[in-house]
Parts: sequence; C-alpha cells; structure tokens
Amino acid sequence: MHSTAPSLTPPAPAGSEPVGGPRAAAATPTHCPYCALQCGMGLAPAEGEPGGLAVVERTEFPVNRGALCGKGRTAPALLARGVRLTGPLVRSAVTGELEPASWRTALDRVARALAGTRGTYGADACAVFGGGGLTNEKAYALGKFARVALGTAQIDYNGRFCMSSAAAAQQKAFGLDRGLPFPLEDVSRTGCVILVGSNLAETMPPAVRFLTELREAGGTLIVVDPRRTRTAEAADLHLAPRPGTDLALALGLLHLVVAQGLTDTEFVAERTVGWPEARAAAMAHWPELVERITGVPVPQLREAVRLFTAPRNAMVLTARGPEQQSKGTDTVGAWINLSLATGRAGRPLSGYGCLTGQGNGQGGREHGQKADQLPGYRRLTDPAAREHVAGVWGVPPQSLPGPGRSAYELLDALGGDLRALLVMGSNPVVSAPRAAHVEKRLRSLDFLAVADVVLSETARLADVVLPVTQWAEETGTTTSLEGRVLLRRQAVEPPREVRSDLYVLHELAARLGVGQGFPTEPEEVFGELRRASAGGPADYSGITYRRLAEEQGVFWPCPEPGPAERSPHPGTPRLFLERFAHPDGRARFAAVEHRPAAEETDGEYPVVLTTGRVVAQYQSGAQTRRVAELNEAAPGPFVELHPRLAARIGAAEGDPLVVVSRRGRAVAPARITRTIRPDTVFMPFHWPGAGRANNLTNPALDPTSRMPEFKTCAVRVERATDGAAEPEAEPRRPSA
Ligand SMILES: Nc1nc2c(c(=O)[nH]1)N[C@H]1C(S)=C(S)[C@@H](COP(=O)(O)OP(=O)(O)OC[C@H]3O[C@@H](n4cnc5c(=O)[nH]c(N)nc54)[C@H](O)[C@@H]3O)O[C@H]1N2
Ligand SMILES: Nc1nc2c(c(=O)[nH]1)N[C@H]1C(S)=C(S)[C@@H](COP(=O)(O)OP(=O)(O)OC[C@H]3O[C@@H](n4cnc5c(=O)[nH]c(N)nc54)[C@H](O)[C@@H]3O)O[C@H]1N2
Ligand code: SF4
Ligand SMILES: [Mo]
Repeated sequence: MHSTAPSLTPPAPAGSEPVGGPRAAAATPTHCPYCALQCGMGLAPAEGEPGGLAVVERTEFPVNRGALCGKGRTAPALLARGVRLTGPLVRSAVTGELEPASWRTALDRVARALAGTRGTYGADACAVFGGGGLTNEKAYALGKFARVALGTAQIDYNGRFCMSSAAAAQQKAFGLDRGLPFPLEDVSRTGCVILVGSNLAETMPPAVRFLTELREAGGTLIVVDPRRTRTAEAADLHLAPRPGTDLALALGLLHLVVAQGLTDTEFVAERTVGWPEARAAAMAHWPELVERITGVPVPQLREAVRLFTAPRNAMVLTARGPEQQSKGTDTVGAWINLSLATGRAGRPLSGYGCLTGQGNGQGGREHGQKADQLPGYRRLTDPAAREHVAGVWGVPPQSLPGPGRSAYELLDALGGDLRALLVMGSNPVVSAPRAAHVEKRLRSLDFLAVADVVLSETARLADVVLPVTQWAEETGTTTSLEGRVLLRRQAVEPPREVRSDLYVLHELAARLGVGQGFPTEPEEVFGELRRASAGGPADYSGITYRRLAEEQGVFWPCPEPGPAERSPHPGTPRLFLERFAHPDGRARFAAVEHRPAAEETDGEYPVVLTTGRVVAQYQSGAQTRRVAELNEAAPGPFVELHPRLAARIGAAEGDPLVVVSRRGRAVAPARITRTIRPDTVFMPFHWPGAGRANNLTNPALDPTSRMPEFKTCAVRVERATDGAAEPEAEPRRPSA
C-alpha cells in the first residue's frame, strides 16, 4: 500500500529505503508502530483506496530524515480487516472455540473472572503482563490499573526481556537510566564507537547513517558480535567472541588500558567512585586469559584499545548481545567501566548508551508497568515515591502493593499461585524463554484475557480476546531510544467494534468498583502522567501534547517551570555532562569478575546457540508475519551454521536440522555461512511452531535485572529425520 514513486532524498544507507513520493499535504505527521528508533513518517489517504493509508516521507524529523525500513514502509497493511481483529472474542463453554461476542459480554466476563479470582485467592492471584510497545499513556494506565483497581503486586512486562540489564547497570553506574544519554546525532561526531551485540543494520536500518557519517568524518567503528553481520561488515574492526563472554572481553580491554597507562586518572579521581576494586578485577583478566575465554586473539584486543583510546572522544553502545545474558548487568557494568576509566563518559560526544528496542521500550519502563516501579521512573519501595504517586492517584500510600515478580518468574507461576492473567501488548507464547513450558503455564490458568490488535499465538489461548486500537488508529506518546518523547497521531478511524486499551482499563476498573481515575482520552491520561512523574527521575511535567506537536519531540527530564521561571524547560538532550545522577554527582565503577554462562557446552550439548532478529520480521512476528511483503522476504525460521559444523553433521544448505537443548527441540532448515563462529549456531526467534527458537532457550535469570539468558545456551545440532517436527500443540481447553 506504500507509495513506490522514486525517492527525492539522497541515497539511504544499506537496508533502509526512503519512502518515495512528494510529501502529501494531507499527511498526518506521526511515527512508526515498531521499533525504538520511532522513525518519523507521514500517513496520507491512499489513492484509489477508500479509507486506506499510504506512508509518505517526513524528512524534517531529524532521526531518520524520511528513511524507513521495510517494516515501517509496509505498516499500513496492519490496518486491514482480515489482518487486524475487528470484534471481541469469547471462548464458548459449549464448543470450546473463540466466538464473536459483544463488548459488554466480553468485559463482563473478564471482570467477573478477575473479581472471582481475587475473592477466592486474594488480589495477588491476578496477574498483569504488559509491553514496551504500549504508549506512555497505556503503560501508565496499566500500572495504575494493576495497583489501584486490582490491588495486585503481580505486574511486569516484556521489557524485562529487552533492556533490563542495561537499565540496571546504568542505574548502578550513573544513578539514572536513559537508554542513550545523548541524541543519536552525537554518534556521527565522536571519534570511535564500540558497538557491542547490536545488529543495527537489520534492527534499526535508518540509524546506520550515523555510523556511516562517523566513518566519513574519520571516526572508527568496532563491532563485537559472534557473527559477521551486515553491521560488522561495515566496521573497521570486528571482534567475534564466543556468545556469553562479553564480560571477559570488556575486562580484558580495561586490563590493556591500565597496562598501557591509558587511564584518565584525573577524570577517575574527580568524577567516579570505586576505581581500585574495578581496576583490581580488570588486572585479573590478562589478555591471554581473555583470548582463551572469548576466542578473540590478543592482537585484536590491542587494536580495539588503540582505536578506542586514540581519539579524544569515544562511545560504547550495547544492545541485546551482551545484555540478554544471566550476567547481563555485570557485563554492561564492565563496558561502562571501560568508558569511565578512559574518561569517555559524562563528556560531550562521549559516553555509554544502550540501544533500547521496542517502540516505547524507554517510556514503557518509566511509567509503572514494571514490577518494581512507579511513574516517573520512581521506585516502588521508596516511601516518598509511594506517597507522591498515591497522592496523584487519590489512594493511601499503604494501599499500594510492593514489588511483584519479574516477567519470567511471573509466567512460570501461572496456574500455581497466579490464577488469572491479563496480557496487554505481548506475545509470550513465541517470545518468552523456554516457551513450550510458558505455553503450558498459560494453558493451566483459570482465566486468560488478551488485549491485542491481532489474533496472536497468545490470544489464541485466551478465554477472552479484546480487539484494541493501534498506532494510526489512536493518539498517544512514545519515548524513543534517545529519551525523546514523541507524539504519535491518529490518522484513521478504527473499525467500529474496536476500542482502545484505555477504554478496556476504564471499563474493567469500573466493573471492579473503581469508577474514577481511568480516563479514556490519551491527552487526559498524559496530563495525569505528567503530575505523577513530576519531581521523579523521568520528569515529564513540562511536556504537553501541544509542545510535542510543535517540536520534533522533547527529551526528558523536562520539569514544569516554577512560578519564577519565564520560559518552558527546553528538555535535556544530553545527560551527565556536569554530574552523574548519584547524590554525590559521581559515577560508580562496577567491581565485576567474569563468570561462565548458566549453561556451558559439554559432550552431550557441544554447540552454543544464540538467537536474535532478521530485518523483515518484528519480535514474535504477530504483526509482521501478517504482512505479505515482509513474509516473502523472511518466510520462516532457519539455523545459521558454519560450513565446518555443517560438514561434521553432514548437512547441506536447506536441509532440515533438529536443534536440541535441555528445554526442548526446534526444527528448521540449515543456512550455511562463513560469517558465524564454527562453535555457534544462530536462530531468529520470530516464529511459532516447530521452528520456535524459544523452545530451546534457557530461562536462567540475571540476579539483578532478572533478564533471561536468550543469547547463549548449549545445544546439539543434527540432521532431521522424517517426523522430527514436534506435533502442533492442542487448543486450550475451555475454562469455566
Ligand atoms: N527487524 C527487527 N528490528 C527490530 C526488532 C525485531 O524484532 N526485528 N526488535 C526491536 C527490539 S525490541 C530490540 S530489543 C532490538 C534488538 O536489536 P539488536 O540487539 O541489534 O538485535 P539482536 O538480533 O537480538 O542481537 C544483536 C546481535 O547480537 C549478537 N549476539 C548474539 N549473542 C551475542 C553475545 O553473546 N555477545 C555479543 N556481543 N553479541 C551477541 C547477534 O549475533 C546479533 O547480531 O531490535 C529492535 N528492532
Ligand atoms: N530467543 C529470543 N527471544 C526473545 C528475544 C531474543 O533476542 N531472543 N528478544 C526479547 C525482546 S528484546 C523482546 S522486546 C521480546 C518481545 O516479544 P513480544 O512481547 O512477544 O513482542 P511483540 O511480538 O512485539 O508482541 C507485541 C504484541 O502486542 C500487540 N500490540 C501491538 N500494539 C499494541 C497495543 O497498542 N495494545 C495492545 N494491547 N497490543 C498491542 C502486537 O500485535 C503483538 O501481538 O522478545 C524477547 N524474546
Ligand atoms: S527502523 Fe524501526 S522505527 Fe524505523 S521504520 Fe524500521 S521499524 Fe520503524
Ligand atoms: Mo526488545
């Protein structure tokens, strides 16, 4: 449905294509429904297609300057009937099937089940699972719904599977977590970037421009990835460690920094705490030891240190590679140590940043759907925070529950002490670690309600499916990976029988006896969010819809000006230039040691499995698997393996392979390539069924962030014999 006229903009970086055509005057300026780059786009009426929308360029938005990846370009396909849900579904007690129902019937059923569960087992038997794709307004309302309307502590969200390790490490190091503490444009102007475990060329194609500009300006790029990805192809230096060994790698680089006298002693003395312990830990990781652990040759370690320390400014950026490990928090801490010890943090054009993933992955973690958080990035255990937020909510502080279980722990407890679940904005049947087990837990619930745009694999298991508005059908704010708060505007009317998530929460709260405090107008919710966030770390109180409509987003913190101040707060594109956010203004080094993955290879499971993404599919694929053009580009799962491993097991290109771990098995065709380490296989996780990568993954959790170890586990790889595929799971039994 997107326009195909030739582009007016200069050539875009590989993987990202400018959408063609002149800007239609009638276009609604908005942002992409998918990832955290939140590319600007315009939505205009599609020619010759009544009610249809076409994506048009929005070159004035500085992050993507009109360029979009294939997912953004084809996003209007998500609006089609036949793709999206168009009415509520309720599981029939007679047939056991999901059948169309009225909103009243559907909502009554959900409210009855939640109230019944609460009456029988207590409020904590009701659980809520949210998503980093929800707008700030929805995430805020969902957290409030759990704590005020349900009174349960048991709420968490899929962001726990995403950037929680980096968030925890940044909190520890800097006293504040904002994915990138600087705008992406700074990446083009620094001297060297170490990109750790990010395949930006596939996961945020328009952002490759910043790396290209960096190199054109004489800067250098180091990519750390066990695979020679499209992103690694573009680097000056590619380090390919064994998955799960980034902690040793970072310590090894810091060792060389110290040994070569490259420590910025002045910066360390003035702006940090904890250097002696961090230094001692690094000194225990000498280069030859690090080579043995990681497989990265010592000369490459030396070259990385040379490139990183040669220019005045440098950055370390991490993504899911080093973070989705059972030691993700310590690993990110070690990379932050490297930037602190060399004085490459808290200065202009230098610093550490995490590339957050989901459309509102940043805002989603700030406004209260996370188990331990209240709006404004406040801590649920902080008495002052509880008092402030309870005041805004008009409830006594002691009525707010404490922190609940983390995402995997919550899913693992379903059918145990958690009896009923509301899912809003996630598809854990495909995306959770040890997914077959999680699927079983979901089936064992007394009651499951899913609010979604499409009939996802998780929605298929539900007792009630609530069809909600998405992206172009509604207005709301998101916060991009830069910490830039953006306005996504409604461009089209939703189908008649579709309601918003805010409406769902409003109606359910009312049925649970809370008739006030759940408005359905996004701007009204945002107004309350501003007050709830005021004075907190992520302060949005100075941000209004009006400002967002006029400016290209506003970076938080943006407090409301006091009575004596005349002009509005400009927002904060760059953090930490004067001081870090700890009370003494100093950053904290992490005293961390390398440790093995939760599951190492052995004779029975001799190969390392790592997982990740391909450019044409998004996450669990619930949305993108429904877009024809994307499905053609990436039709199904595969197992990427090195020719040497392929030869050992006698596999040829395209042969079905069985990958077996201690959790289960997956079957998918071989994709043989020299770009991966011979000891490692890679699977994308976008598909359900026999090729579901998460049949295999290890739910071992990071002790601090509770992040599962998606990026490494031990497997055995074999050629598949006939009938190796697992039988499709049975439909869920109807509930009472
Ligand atoms: N096309 C597409 N784009 C997306 C998404 C999507 O699903 N599809 N999802 C969005 C979201 S929510 C996220 S979180 C981001 C994720 O964005 P990325 O983090 O870029 O994505 P991944 O593919 O999960 O992992 C990145 C790289 O980590 C490497 N890796 C694996 N194990 C290790 C390891 O142990 N160490 C290191 N250093 N690297 C390792 C993988 O080989 C992979 O190339 O993408 C966002 N954008
Ligand atoms: N093996 C492996 N597993 C992984 C990862 C990995 O790298 N490897 N990465 C992890 C990461 S980083 C992430 S972020 C997770 C993501 O995994 P999921 O949480 O499953 O992510 P999505 O597929 O984006 O699911 C979002 C769902 O919400 C729906 N939706 C979209 N917008 C709305 C809305 O406004 N309201 C409602 N109610 N629903 C909406 C979509 O249709 C979709 O069904 O996967 C994790 N799982
Ligand atoms: S890079 Fe992300 S935000 Fe940009 S068009 Fe692609 S999916 Fe959308
Ligand atoms: Mo993510």
